[in-house]
Amino acid sequence: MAYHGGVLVYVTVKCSIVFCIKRGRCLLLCHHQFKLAVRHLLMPIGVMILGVGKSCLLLRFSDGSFTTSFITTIGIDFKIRTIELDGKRIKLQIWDTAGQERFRTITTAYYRGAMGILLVYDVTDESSFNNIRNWIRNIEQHASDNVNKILVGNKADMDESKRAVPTAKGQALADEYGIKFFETSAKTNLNVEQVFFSIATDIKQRLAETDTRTEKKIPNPTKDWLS
Ligand SMILES: Nc1nc2c(ncn2[C@@H]2O[C@H](COP(=O)(O)OP(=O)(O)OP(=O)(O)O)[C@@H](O)[C@H]2O)c(=O)[nH]1
Ligand SMILES: [Mg+2]
Repeated sequence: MAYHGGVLVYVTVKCSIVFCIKRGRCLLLCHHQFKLAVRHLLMPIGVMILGVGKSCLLLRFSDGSFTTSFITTIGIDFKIRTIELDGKRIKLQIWDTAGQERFRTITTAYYRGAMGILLVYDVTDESSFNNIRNWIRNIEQHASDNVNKILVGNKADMDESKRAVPTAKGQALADEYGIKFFETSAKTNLNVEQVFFSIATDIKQRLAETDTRTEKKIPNPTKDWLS
């Protein structure tokens, strides 16, 4: 039986405003520049996880624990973890949506705000892997165009005899969509940190590039205060 669901992350970057206030220059920013700074600070960064073992991956990442008992997610849930990226503290708010079909409407409602999506399948369950294409189509319909995505094959700790999706097949699918690929285990903590840090880094980079492009279009004499 395949399960599908979602996780959404909001990241708040506080460093620029703290920097500005410390230097006592906040008031010197013109209205537009101030808006730029605030937009950057409060920009939500979202990650949705779709697939099997989502709640366990999130529990491993947020609490460092794992449980073998299966409690299916009802509706939507979230966890928070603050991480440090390039010397900046980033607060991740991660939404974990139910995978069951009957919750699809709720799950879909959370796509739009997502800044990144982890597409998770179970390496011992071929149907969950085959479902990834459907999830991608769903994301294309409901999420924003530039949402960051990573493909994740979970339960990589399981015995090779139980494996239904070879690593090469997962990698090939990720290559086809031009996205990163990791095999993880929420049980043994294989690659869990790497996946979350990787998508947070990708999103942060994308936001920084978007801001740079905006700044290029609009002359900004006090640009150095915001960097
Ligand atoms: N061996 C192994 N089992 C795992 C792993 N991750 C999750 N499981 C087990 O898989 C079952 C389902 O995990 P969940 O995290 O609840 O799955 P989910 O995707 O959140 O499911 P829904 O909430 O119904 O969408 C549980 O019994 C977990 O113990 C893993 O990495 N390795
Ligand atoms: Mg769940």
